[in-house]
Amino acid sequence: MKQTKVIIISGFLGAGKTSLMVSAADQLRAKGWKVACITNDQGEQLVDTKIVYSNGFPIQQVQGGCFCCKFDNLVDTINHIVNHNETDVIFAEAVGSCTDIMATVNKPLEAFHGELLDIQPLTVVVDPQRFRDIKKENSIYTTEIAYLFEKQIEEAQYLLLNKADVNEKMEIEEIKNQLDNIIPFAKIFPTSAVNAMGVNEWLDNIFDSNDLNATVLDIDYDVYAKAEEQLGWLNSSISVSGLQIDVLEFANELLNKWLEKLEQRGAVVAHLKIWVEDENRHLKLSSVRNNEIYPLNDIKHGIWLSDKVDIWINARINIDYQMLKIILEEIKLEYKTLDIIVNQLDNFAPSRPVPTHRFV
Ligand SMILES: Nc1nc2c(ncn2[C@@H]2O[C@H](COP(=O)(O)OP(=O)(O)OP(=O)(O)O)[C@@H](O)[C@H]2O)c(=O)[nH]1
Ligand SMILES: [Mg+2]
Repeated sequence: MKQTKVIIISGFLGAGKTSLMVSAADQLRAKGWKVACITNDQGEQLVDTKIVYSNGFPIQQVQGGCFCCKFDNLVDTINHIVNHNETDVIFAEAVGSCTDIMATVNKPLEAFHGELLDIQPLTVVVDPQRFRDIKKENSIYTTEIAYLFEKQIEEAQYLLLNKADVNEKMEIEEIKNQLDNIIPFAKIFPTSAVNAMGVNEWLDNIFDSNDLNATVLDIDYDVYAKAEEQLGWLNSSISVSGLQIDVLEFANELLNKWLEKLEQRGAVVAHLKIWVEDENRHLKLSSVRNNEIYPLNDIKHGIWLSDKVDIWINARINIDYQMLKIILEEIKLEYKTLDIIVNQLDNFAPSRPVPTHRFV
């Protein structure tokens, strides 16, 4: 029986999992492979799903909980894909605040569904700048979040040191050396989702791999749960109407307003992303640090005027989650000439992970 390959991608919020998933899917599609993707979140209205869909890949979502706690949903989702599309590879992106994936997702998938599915080694994505920020003295990250970040790295079989296009080669090498000590059995690849550097090497290597060391974490679920609880979550879809809105300017301003208000409250941004669309165009902007917005090519593509746009906001921030709803309300009030309607709102702190299975 033909097995479908499944690649689970983990790693901290904003590391570049979705971007790499799309880049890898592109590479495989160019070779004639049939690829599908799965996104995952505790909430709904996922910007990641929009991104994958807009790149033309079949996409399914596991919502309302992480893969480990919604294991049966994950299996149903995989079955749905396999039964409805001819599929060679499925990429499944875990929530960026999750860890212990090997014991709770990879191993159970292999044990229960190994006949149909060829579960590939666990890949963890790391943003070098985040690594530096978390490891440095007087880091702005809490010890619990640093613990979660370290645990994610510890269980990597493949580690992608991503965003190599914007990090100095020397710095990448230095972090790679540190990682070699932490995870001596893992294979580490510098990658870039922007120019696809390292992506084919990772894929070729992963498909050739066998008998890799699989680390089941020694993990304190109390600390892990506390880390997740410290992250405020907001997923919202809003409609913005007005006369000839300059969409690019508006989107940029909106994200900046969010960042300013978060900064004022001493919050630490893990990932803030917005998706903007009307019937003709779409755009994604995001920030993975308090003072940084990832410029999007679209910004350069001239004027985009629209009378109505739909916007999805996904915020994962180290702040009391209720504050995120307050910020959304504040921003809404500041736009007096625009009609802003909140269509849907999920606002919470992730609850304690309770995996369906845990294989040791
Ligand atoms: N320069 C550069 N930017 C990147 C790269 N990969 C991702 N990014 C940017 O980093 C930000 C986060 O990327 P995502 O792919 O959304 O990260 P993620 O890990 O899926 O984030 P979550 O789903 O929130 O956990 C986005 O603004 C991307 O455009 C890369 O290789 N180089
Ligand atoms: Mg993502």
